[in-house]
Amino acid sequence: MDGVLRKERERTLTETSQRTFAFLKPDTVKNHLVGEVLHRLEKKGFTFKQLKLHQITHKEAESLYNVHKGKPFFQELVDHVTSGPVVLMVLQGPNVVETLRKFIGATNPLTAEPGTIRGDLSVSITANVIHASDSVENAKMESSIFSLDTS
Ligand code: FUP
Repeated sequence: MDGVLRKERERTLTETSQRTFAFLKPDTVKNHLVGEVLHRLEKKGFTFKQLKLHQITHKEAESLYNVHKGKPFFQELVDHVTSGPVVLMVLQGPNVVETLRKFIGATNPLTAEPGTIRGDLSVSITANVIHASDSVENAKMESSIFSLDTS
């Protein structure tokens, strides 16, 4: 690749590179699936910028899922994500917010496509392996709850 082409490629990659926030839920830790999921994320080509085992508090969970407050599944969701350690992460890659959401699959593992993380590794809508932010703004806000940074 000549110098001009290489510079153009580097520029494009830099421009589209993003960071996002995700965490592996307590079911993933309990079911010994952390290695499997991290391996899939690595094979896909995402880069781990931060990775941390953490026990989510009730306050953090309520803040994280504030948009779902009042919905019938809210308490079960808070109870689940606070039921044991999770693995917090900041991931980087081209278009990583959208790409990661596709890679993890639909919220309900029963309808998530086979080949996706949720489609392959779960049958529960609450204990559905992984959370990933759905926008750059939410990644910034959600990561800040855990003193992480996606900027
Ligand atoms: P997602 O962004 O795919 O994690 O999905 P949502 O933001 O819609 O939902 C947040 C979490 O609420 C999901 F991880 C699962 C949980 N949930 C339920 O437990 N029951 C429902 O009916 C819908 C969502």
